[in-house]
Amino acid sequence: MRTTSLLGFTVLSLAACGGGEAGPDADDGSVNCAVETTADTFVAPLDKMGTDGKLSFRLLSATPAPPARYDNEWTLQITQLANGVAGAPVTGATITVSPFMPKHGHGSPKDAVITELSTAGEYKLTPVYLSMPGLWETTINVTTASGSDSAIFRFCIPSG
Ligand SMILES: [Cu+2]
Repeated sequence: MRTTSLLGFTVLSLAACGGGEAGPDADDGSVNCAVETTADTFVAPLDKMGTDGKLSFRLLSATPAPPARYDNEWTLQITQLANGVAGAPVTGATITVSPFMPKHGHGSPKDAVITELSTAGEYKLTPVYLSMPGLWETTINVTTASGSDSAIFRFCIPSG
């Protein structure tokens, strides 16, 4: 009896952790990205208008492509936005990257390092660390001398 319940507990914990990743994880371990209707379809470039309509966010490239579990390197281009039209590149911006799993209520255990590239308006974000399979909403917040704006990139990471 005792052995049976111990075994049952072990199996349950493994399943609940989706393969042993840290974090408050209620996943059953399998992710079907085909049913994640809120995810973006990855293409490069991928354009997003800032939620305040002040800046344009263009994901120029992602390595790997499409985004995958663990380390990702993204190149982002930030430009001014006026009446829905992208304009001058934004240099010297302060950028924060916040990956979040809405289904599990947790973020990423690693912070992305932001490097401004020599081409005006381009920034390298690495690692955008997506620690487990499932839907990730990565909020990118950009602060410039004239204000701030943000955009959310949503990618589903398949299991396995
Ligand atoms: Cu999670």
